[in-house]
Amino acid sequence: MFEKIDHVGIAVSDLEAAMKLYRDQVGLECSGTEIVEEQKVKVAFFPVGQSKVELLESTDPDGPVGKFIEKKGEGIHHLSFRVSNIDEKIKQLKEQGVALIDEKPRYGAGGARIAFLHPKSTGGVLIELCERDQ
Ligand code: CMX
Repeated sequence: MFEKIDHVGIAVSDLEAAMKLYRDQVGLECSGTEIVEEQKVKVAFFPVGQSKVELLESTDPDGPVGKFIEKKGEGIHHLSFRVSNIDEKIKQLKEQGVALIDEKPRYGAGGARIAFLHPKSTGGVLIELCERDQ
């Protein structure tokens, strides 16, 4: 089941500068940062109500966020839906013919289990499924 928007991922080229902007000008509070080796990103989370903004800086120009910024520049990178059972949701979407990037969940920031759907089959929007305890 889909539960809520877990977060909106925003690709940035300078995490420190973007964190300063979101903290000092936008007025949000950072709840933590993490390097996610598997995704080649350094992230910072800013809770907004029940959801979060996730700022993503690439740690490698060949990583997904590095390539995205190279091609499209900074901006909204993905939309993450919180699901209660990611294995079941992946199975359902596969049966419905949605193109999956990940057929099995991978590690995501904060210990989440995540999987991406391919933007080619979701109207040009990169969608992440995210299962986590809280
Ligand atoms: N949103 C929408 N479209 C995107 C996109 C994004 N974030 N990233 C790439 N695309 C588009 C490209 O523009 C391209 O479109 P066109 O063919 O029309 O030009 C198409 O997807 C395929 O792109 P590509 O260059 O052939 O493939 P890439 O090597 O750039 O890979 C993708 C694209 C989505 C498969 C890859 O980025 C991926 O596997 N992403 C999932 C993992 C990820 O994004 N991790 C970072 C976040 C981690 C986290 O949140 O912790």
